[in-house]
Amino acid sequence: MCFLVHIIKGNQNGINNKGVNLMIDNNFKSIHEQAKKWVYEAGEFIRDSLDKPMLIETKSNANDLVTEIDKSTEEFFVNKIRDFYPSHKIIGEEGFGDREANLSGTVWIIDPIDGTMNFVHQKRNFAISVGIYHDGVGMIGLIYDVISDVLYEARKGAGAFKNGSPLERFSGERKLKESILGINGYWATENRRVEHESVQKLIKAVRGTRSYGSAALEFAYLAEGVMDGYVTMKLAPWDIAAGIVIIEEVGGITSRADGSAISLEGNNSIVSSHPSIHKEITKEYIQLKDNPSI
Ligand code: 2AM
Ligand code: CA
Repeated sequence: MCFLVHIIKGNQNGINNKGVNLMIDNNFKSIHEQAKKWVYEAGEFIRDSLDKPMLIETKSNANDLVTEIDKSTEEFFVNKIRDFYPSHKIIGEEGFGDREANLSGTVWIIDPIDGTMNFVHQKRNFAISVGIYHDGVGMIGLIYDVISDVLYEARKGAGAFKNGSPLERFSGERKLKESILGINGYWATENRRVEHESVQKLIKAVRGTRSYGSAALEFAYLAEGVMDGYVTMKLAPWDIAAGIVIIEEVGGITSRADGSAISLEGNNSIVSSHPSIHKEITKEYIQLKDNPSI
């Protein structure tokens, strides 16, 4: 909360909005640098632990996996954040964050390992995902592909980067029939959230589909332009918080599958894409079931 106090003092001393914006900018720039250091540190810890035997447990169902590495990585972030930024809130998948966190103030939304099934079965294709929001606005997104040692990052208004090189903003027209879409084949089989025939129609309409098993990496590849869209029916806030910020900085659009706005206070369906195919996917293809409860 310390920087908010500064802002209020600044206003009282007659600093104009431009000055306040600059202060916020500088503050998030330094939070970004700090977060990046912790992400690299956590990545090293995860790489070091890969060859050791790991305890694997299941959560909501037999395919919902968690290991002690997921937990200790989240704990690492939580301890650092509580030490350095005691006024910030934390929402983490493994529950080490705040019990009752809303989105007011500065909030870290953390998935210590996104793609745990890949982590367990393949020991690759998983990422650390850290999104930092202020009063509900995405300020910083970090997605770290731990095995490839590739960091995708963005800060609001400052662009998106892959290992320090700027990612190009989406431009020009993209046709659906020439697009590659990230989607899990599960959604083309009968399920309770989406009319699977509408998904089959979409899969037939695009040039090709891919499924990487880590939502964070799907967002990262979309931002990089190696895919043109990403469609899925149920993701938690920590799966998407960083990705949304990065996609925004390359000029992409992210919404729920019916085109409505995302809420980071619960689960969401997702259509994230190049702007020229977003409306077509949400309006002409995806048909959600009446009460998908997402
Ligand atoms: P996780 O590995 O952190 O659990 C896999 O297709 C993607 O969906 C991953 O990003 C995975 O995140 C996420 N995921 C898996 N099960 C989920 C669930 N029950 N609710 C929301 N997201 C889930
Ligand atoms: Ca996870």
